Amino acid sequence: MIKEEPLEKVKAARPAITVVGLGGAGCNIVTWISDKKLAGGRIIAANTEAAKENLAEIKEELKGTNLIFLVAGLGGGSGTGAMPVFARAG
Ligand SMILES: Nc1nc2c(ncn2[C@@H]2O[C@H](COP(=O)(O)OP(=O)(O)OP(=O)(O)O)[C@@H](O)[C@H]2O)c(=O)[nH]1
Ligand SMILES: [Mg+2]
Repeated sequence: MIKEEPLEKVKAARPAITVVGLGGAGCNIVTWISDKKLAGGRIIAANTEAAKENLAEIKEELKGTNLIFLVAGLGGGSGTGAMPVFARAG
């Protein structure tokens, strides 16, 4: 059985959502989301193959987020390469 205190924390918790667009398609799609002015989450666009080199910066950006959506076209380029790096960083 779950202890009362953690259960209360779960009830009070709010989702902190970040949507990350990676690569050409991912960045286009999160730009489209941003243009629609949807509220309630953060949006990050990253078009780079240097995700591993910038891991510390990525972790810093994702601090405080507890639900991450990664968006990429998976064409085998930078979005494809960066996606697992972001998944591990979050
Ligand atoms: N819906 C949508 N699909 C797209 C868009 N741009 C590309 N795609 C599709 O996404 C797939 C490839 O996405 P890419 O962004 O090239 O993926 P990637 O190769 O990992 O990343 P890059 O290095 O940026 O090329 C293909 O099937 C494209 O047709 C877009 O703006 N919108
Ligand atoms: Mg591509």
